[in-house]
Amino acid sequence: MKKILGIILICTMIMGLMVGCGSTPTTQEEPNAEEKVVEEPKDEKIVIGFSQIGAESGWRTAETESVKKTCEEDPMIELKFSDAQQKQENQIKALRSFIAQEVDLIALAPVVESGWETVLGEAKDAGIPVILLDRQVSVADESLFTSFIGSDFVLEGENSAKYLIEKFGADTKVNIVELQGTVGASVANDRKKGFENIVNNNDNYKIIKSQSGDFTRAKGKEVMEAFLKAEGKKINALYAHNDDMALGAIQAIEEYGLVPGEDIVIVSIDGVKDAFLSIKEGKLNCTVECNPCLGPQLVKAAKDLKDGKTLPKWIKSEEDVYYGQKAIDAIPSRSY
Ligand code: GZL
Repeated sequence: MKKILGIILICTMIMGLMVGCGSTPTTQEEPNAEEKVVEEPKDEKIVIGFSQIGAESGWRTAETESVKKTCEEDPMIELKFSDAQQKQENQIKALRSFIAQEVDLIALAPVVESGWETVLGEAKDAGIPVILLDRQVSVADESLFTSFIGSDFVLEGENSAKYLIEKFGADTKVNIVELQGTVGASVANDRKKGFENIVNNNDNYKIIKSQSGDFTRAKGKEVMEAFLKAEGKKINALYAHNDDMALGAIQAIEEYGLVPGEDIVIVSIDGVKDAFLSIKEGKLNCTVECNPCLGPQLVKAAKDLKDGKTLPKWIKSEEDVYYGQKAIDAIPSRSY
């Protein structure tokens, strides 16, 4: 009997030792070769850090939507987004954060054109390419950015002036008030330059007042109220650097007791849906298109860079000019 008990005890002890190893090894066992987990290949996603200006206009919101939607729908892309609330210092902070996170590409919509050399130099030293979206920077060394994706703002200003001359005729005396975009923004500087390229060649056309409305409806209304107070019925035409300021000015014109689109002919730039609806109402006369749907071009540029392709320094958006029946007919197909 004792022998049997002893054998049972020894067997129990041997089994206990065997189970203990299998389940909870006291030391970290090296898995043998075939058990090793093969490291998943690192995600090949392209990480884009996008510093956006803010949400000052319908155009800006449409651009943000285009970039976010295009990136969300592309499994190859990861987007890191930063809204600068219209402040350059916030954009510079965002770029430094993207550099620290070692993103593959920086997209920057620069609120103003100066003051970028240092941070763009830091991106270049970190080997991170920078693509400018919808506004340019003024830097001595153009190697600080890879490409600019955006419109020809000088042409947009020229087309705005050409519309007014077509509307009034070259021999009519026309007093113009101008609502400029954000002070220091390349787009505002170039839209002013383009408009003056045309009107300065005709003595009948005079810009009698010009001031920034900062691309917003509220400020556009406020500045137009001041123009009306100062010049009243002397004003024949309004040139606004974007539709949002023109739509704000239309409210001021109506509250002043004049008829927008008739007493004061209005031309603006962007081509947002509300501008087309205002043309249909007969209040806005013309909108010069400026395409905000830059998401697809940005993602294509990011992939081309990853594939080692060289990008053109300027990836230009194609645009049109809308007024009258052509604008009304286009409304159903407008995407922003
Ligand atoms: C144009 C863009 C301008 C739009 C405005 O590329 O920078 O900024 O015309 C927007 O509506 O605020």
